[in-house]
Amino acid sequence: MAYQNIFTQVQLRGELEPGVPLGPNNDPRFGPFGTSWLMGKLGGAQIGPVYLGKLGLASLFAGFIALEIIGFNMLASVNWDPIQFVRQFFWLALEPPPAKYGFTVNVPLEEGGWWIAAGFFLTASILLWWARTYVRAKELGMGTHVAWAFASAIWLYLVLGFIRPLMMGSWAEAVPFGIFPHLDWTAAFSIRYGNLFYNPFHALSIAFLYGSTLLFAMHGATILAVGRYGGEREIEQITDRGTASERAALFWRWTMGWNATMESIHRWAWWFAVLTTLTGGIGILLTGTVVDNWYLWAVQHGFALEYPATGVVDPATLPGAPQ
Ligand code: 07D
Ligand code: 07D
Repeated sequence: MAYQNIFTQVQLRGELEPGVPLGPNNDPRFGPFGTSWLMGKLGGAQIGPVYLGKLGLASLFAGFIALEIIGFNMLASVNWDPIQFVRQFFWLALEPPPAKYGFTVNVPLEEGGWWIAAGFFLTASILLWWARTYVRAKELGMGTHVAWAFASAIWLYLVLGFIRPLMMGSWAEAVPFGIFPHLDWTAAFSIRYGNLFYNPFHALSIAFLYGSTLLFAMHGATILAVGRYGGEREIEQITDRGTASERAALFWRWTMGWNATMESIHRWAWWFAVLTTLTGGIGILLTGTVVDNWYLWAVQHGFALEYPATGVVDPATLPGAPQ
């Protein structure tokens, strides 16, 4: 068989493959719809079947409601002018309620009530999608690794928009909806709490994020490099001598003295990705609840040096400053 890759791959066209059957009352499956030459260049050529199901349908419905609430509020903020909506889209926002409302749900719609509603439906949508990844994996007899990795991202999302605002007693702590507004929130959050760089959990999160890209690059490159020996095929490669797998392992032993295994590299990848948002969520949850100024905290714990005296006094150190 000739060596094939993304550029030379032969795309077979035969009968469409609907996949393994499920129980008689448990199979709201659409498609398969056909094949796509372009998609075949990037991955599998067959489109579908898509399993919709109750969870999928409910998730899409809730997500649609959230998007509508956000979109119409943004449209209202530019006086229902569709041109301005498009021109200013990146800067438009739906803000959470101001601090005077605390963490209550009795908020007028136009003062943040819509934000709470949108957040509710977005969260419902995300949690329903999570349940879908769990149930679909079970149905296929798989492990639930995807669902638990997704749960780690959801943890950070919930900390940012719900758990931390709850602990701080105010919706105003939460993130606004909007492209640049959510970046402004991120920058302001860092400044408000004394520079997030001095939060060790932010540092951990960054190390795992950077580590994820490094591992992804190493793993992707290694498998591509032994593609000519069938390295991306899974059955015959693991134990045979002289195989793609053995060469890949030897390459890393030669260059750095040690190699991951075909199995362990995927555990490395999973943990790095999962720990990015897991440590991140811990770092955000501690901010403003346990630690009010990460720079001062870091100086106190020998994690950062004090700036040389400039005569400028940090207002946070003055008596009467909020702690
Ligand atoms: C490539 C998979 C596809 C997913 C995409 C995202 C939406 C939102 C909705 C206008 C890697 C789809 C986006 C559906 C549109 C409305 C109402 C995933 C891929 C393409 N951010 N963030 C982005 C979210 C937070 C930060 C981009 C979401 C925190 C910085 C996109 C959340 C903080 C930068 C986006 C969230 C933060 C971004 C690209 C939720 C701290 C950028 C995302 C639910 C973690 C980058 C203009 C991407 C950018 C960017 C979405 C949370 C910081 C709009 C959904 C509050 C510094 N964020 N973000 O590719 O270009 O992800 O911003 O928590 O520089 Mg963000
Ligand atoms: C947001 C998880 C939730 C997402 C979910 C997805 C949909 C869309 C649509 C499919 C991303 C839902 C999806 C609804 C579906 C379609 C189409 C994951 C999310 C559930 N930082 N920083 C991080 C760096 C600074 C700040 C993490 C670097 C400054 C804040 C990461 C730098 C200030 C927060 C990271 C830097 C600041 C973070 C995010 C450099 C701003 C967070 C990890 C080099 C001036 C977040 C502990 C992630 C966090 C976070 C990197 C600088 C602020 C490692 C590299 C000092 C407030 N920062 N940062 O995966 O966890 O997010 O902090 O300067 O909240 Mg930071």
